[in-house]
Amino acid sequence: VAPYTITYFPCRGRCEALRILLADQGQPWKEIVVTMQEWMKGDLKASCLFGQLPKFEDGDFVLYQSNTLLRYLGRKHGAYGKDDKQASLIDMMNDSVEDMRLKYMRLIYQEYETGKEKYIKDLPNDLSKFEKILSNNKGGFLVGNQISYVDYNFMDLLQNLQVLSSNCLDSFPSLKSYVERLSSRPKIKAYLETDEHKRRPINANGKQ
Ligand code: 6SG
Repeated sequence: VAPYTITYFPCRGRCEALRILLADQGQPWKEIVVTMQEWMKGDLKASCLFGQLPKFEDGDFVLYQSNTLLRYLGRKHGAYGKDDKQASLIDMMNDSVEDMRLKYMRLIYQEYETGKEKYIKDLPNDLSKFEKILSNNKGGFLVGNQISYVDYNFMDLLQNLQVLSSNCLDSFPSLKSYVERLSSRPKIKAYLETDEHKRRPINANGKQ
């Protein structure tokens, strides 16, 4: 069986949640790292369905769009809730995580020098919604009582936010214990301790 393959830039970026999911599910994968120089040549870009990375391969099956990749693997590995309603709640949560990720990426790639202070000041507005969701769900995950693809995505984003602003979760105890709990799941912990993970910058422009 051909292993999963991730083709992406040399950063965590839009793929790290996916890698954490694969690690936690005990699935090996292969990385094809594309440097900016290679990407600028244009032929790989021209071959990508929407002209962007990540690209993901499961044997002959090719997919694009990072959130689609998370959902594909969530479906395949039982990390997509227990029924249609839970699956829809998980999708809803993930859409909101994506909204937050886009704001984060706008900061990192477009206005880091001018916008960081305001971004950090506004962050509790978004975080408080998730704090409430988590404190209301006794299951310990965003939805239900088993891990789903959105938990990997949210955990990755929260870790990035803690790098940006080390005390941003201090007034959100549920978020704080959620990140700690997920990142100490044995397979996730082992992955987070690899050089492969540690050496990979969060973002392609080196800002964090
Ligand atoms: C970049 O945006 O930004 N893909 C990126 N950029 C290259 O030519 N909706 C989909 C998804 O979820 C979004 C894909 C995403 O999968 S991700 C892409 O393909 C392109 O459009 C992270 C990001 N990085 C900034 C950056 C580093 C390398 C390419 C983009 C800065 C811009 C171009 C070179 C340096 Fe750059």
